[in-house]
Amino acid sequence: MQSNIKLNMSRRIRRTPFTGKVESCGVSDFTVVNHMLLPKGFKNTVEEDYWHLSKHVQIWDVSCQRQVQITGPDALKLVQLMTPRSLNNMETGKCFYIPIIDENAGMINDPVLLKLDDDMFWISIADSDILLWAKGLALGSNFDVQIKEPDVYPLAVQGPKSEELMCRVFGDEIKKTKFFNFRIFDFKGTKQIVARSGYSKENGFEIYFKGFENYFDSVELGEQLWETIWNAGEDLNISPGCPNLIDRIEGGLLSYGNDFTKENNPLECNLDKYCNTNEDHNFIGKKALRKIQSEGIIQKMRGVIFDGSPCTATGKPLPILSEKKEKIGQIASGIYSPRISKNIGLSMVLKDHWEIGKNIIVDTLDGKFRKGIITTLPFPK
Ligand code: THG
Repeated sequence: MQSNIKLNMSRRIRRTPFTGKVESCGVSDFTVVNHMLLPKGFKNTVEEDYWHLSKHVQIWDVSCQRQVQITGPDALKLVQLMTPRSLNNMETGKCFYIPIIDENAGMINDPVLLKLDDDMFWISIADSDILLWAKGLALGSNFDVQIKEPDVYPLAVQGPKSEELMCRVFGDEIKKTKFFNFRIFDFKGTKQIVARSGYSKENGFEIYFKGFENYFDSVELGEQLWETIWNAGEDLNISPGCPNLIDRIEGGLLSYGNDFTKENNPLECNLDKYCNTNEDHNFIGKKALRKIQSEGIIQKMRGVIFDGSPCTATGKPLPILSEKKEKIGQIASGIYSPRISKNIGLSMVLKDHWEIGKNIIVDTLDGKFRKGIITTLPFPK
């Protein structure tokens, strides 16, 4: 049952410089991430948006991807302490996807890290309060750093026509920006960081829109940026959008708090390649992570394809059972894929059952048990 109960807005649920634009585009729902509004849908269905994203270009208000800015002589030391991924060879202008783990090797975030300078980083966070963790670590370690949330509001431009659109707005230099790199571009006399990245499997960019301390000034320039992109994209069939659940599941892009939590380690989340425990850098959770690496993991994130009438986006996790009806996992993110013509989902699956091609059963919580199969991430093309 979908309820019609409204969420009461308050200052703790922060608006972004683009919220007004998103509302005038006919947003239908929001969620809250990092205490900030994230649009969840517009007039079209998730399926219509999925096809549109795969053919055209969309503009997404992902301001809730908040930045934790770390500056000062010990900035690199602090960031390295937070992640098993080695930052030794990270150059200025690069973006790194990094697991952040606690002392038990439990995942506490999976942000994108940007190196702005040798002594300046942005951690572009998923939904948990990394600013407090970083401040605690800095105080406890007596590091010489400043930590703050800057007035930065990421705006994503995603889809196959995003490069053409971004060139129209920022010039052909955009083409020189490689995947997971950023460069600085001018917008009305302000300097803006633009990266080739984004929470979709399509080509895309993220503008780390730099606003002002004063929210109303941020809205003024933010709306100009939105309008400039919108007007330049009209003949490219631009539409407002948001991270698309079908695209995200098929691409195997995980969502912190939904698909995994601090009860999970990075190896369970398929982040093995970012766990460099054999290098000499020190980080929190190194001992625990090494122990898990030597003992092996008991579950792993997998794709699941399952039968039955098309599922709408999962509200509650759907239990996964073995053929003997033992619980072996649960789908936190699931929905019907019009491309695969079946329901799809993401789930941690216990070791004896995680083999690709294994038959499983999904309890869709409507009194029915559907046949399913374990598959790879990303999903097969
Ligand atoms: N963009 C920015 N910040 C973010 C997200 C984002 N913060 C929160 C959340 N998303 C973090 N999660 C992810 C997950 C996957 C990716 C990005 C952010 C991603 N991964 C690449 C892939 O799977 O192809 C690999 C990246 C790499 O090779 O290092 O894009 O979306 N600013």
